[in-house]
Amino acid sequence: MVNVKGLGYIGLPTALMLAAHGVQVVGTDQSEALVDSLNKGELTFEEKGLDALFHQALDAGIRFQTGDVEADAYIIAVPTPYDHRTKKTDARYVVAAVSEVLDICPKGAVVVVESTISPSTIDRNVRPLLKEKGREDVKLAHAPERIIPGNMLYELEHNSRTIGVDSPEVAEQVKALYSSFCQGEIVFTDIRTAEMTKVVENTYRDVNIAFANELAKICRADGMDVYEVIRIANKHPRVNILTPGPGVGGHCISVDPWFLVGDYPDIVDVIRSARRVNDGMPEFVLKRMGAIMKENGITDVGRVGLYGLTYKENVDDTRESPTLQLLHNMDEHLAGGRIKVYDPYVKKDIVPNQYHDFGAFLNDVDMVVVLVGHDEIRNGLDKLKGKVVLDTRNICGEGVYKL
Ligand code: SAJ
Repeated sequence: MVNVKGLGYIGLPTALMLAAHGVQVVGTDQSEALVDSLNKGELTFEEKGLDALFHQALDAGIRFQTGDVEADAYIIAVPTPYDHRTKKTDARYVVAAVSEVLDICPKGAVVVVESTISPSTIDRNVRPLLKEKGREDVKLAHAPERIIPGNMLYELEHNSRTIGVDSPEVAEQVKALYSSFCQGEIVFTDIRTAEMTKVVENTYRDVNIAFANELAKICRADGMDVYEVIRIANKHPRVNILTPGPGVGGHCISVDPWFLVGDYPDIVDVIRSARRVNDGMPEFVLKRMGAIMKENGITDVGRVGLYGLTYKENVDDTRESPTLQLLHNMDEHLAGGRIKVYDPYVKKDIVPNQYHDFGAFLNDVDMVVVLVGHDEIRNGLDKLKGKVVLDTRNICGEGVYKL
């Protein structure tokens, strides 16, 4: 029996996947509202294939409740917020979750932390708890996830996984659990290395996106087409430049590198600069918008519309999204409040002047800033005809403004 604790973006798919592969699973979460919706058969977020997997898991007998149960293994998938000011991670929820488990778990249980944590968090914040509570019989593991929103279920099954453990015996126990659904290689290492690799993977991507974004700025300054430059440079066998965009959002890549900045402030340089470049992209887009409005005689920001509120295409997740960062910057410049916003995936009103109908949105604007490349717009480019378009994702072809 496995108790998956924390039923968010990672915990829920993991719990469902385990259950669908024959493992007895209880999913627990402190939010009664979340547990209630799952028990009513309603999913709490959208993801390709999640609905079918949910039904498979329900048929296999998965249970959802607020209270933890006695189990052989616990998977902790609670959030790790970080302090925006100090850039340090806050392991409070992870520590609280492990502490709750220690109060009820049977002797010799395995507690696997999946939440992303900064290197050494288990040594500093979790191990002392075991001693304090006289539960040194409990075994710890760290199994950071690598799945990408938009393709989570495929990646849960096919990505390789890193699992940090203290001994080969624990490795075997954890392997038995994950190999029920994971067809990728399962690589064992020590816990500190596992913690570090996760943060390093996301930091690698952040630094590489920052490079692409900086190139976009350089090319803009000198009137060159960055996409053409990248397309050609990438023909070199050892060059693989990523795609510039309006910024980096999500709760992973835009957050994890700060863990290293917070922990090693005197050493980091490239990593800190990359974060600054990516965090500066919404402001760069704003300046582009201003210049394009001027060029086209658009004086009323109320006639400008932002397409896309999520942090990337075809997901409903808006955490740290470039559009939200851009709106925040507009507010700071006292220029907020009038611009129109539309995203087909965001059903609730989360910002002012938010539209839920593409046609109505287009009727009310003269200029569209494409911030997210959802399939809806990729397949409906003709709808933008007659509008001034700033395409920050390079999906609209010729005849529009680019980054
Ligand atoms: N982006 C660009 N240009 C690119 C690629 C991405 O601007 O060439 C932007 C996206 O639009 C988005 C942000 O970066 O705003 C991040 O998107 P993403 O698709 O690169 O990654 P995430 O945040 O959805 O998921 C990442 C993945 N990590 C890596 O690829 C190293 C995923 O494997 C992790 O599991 C996930 O973080 C996580 O939870 O840590």
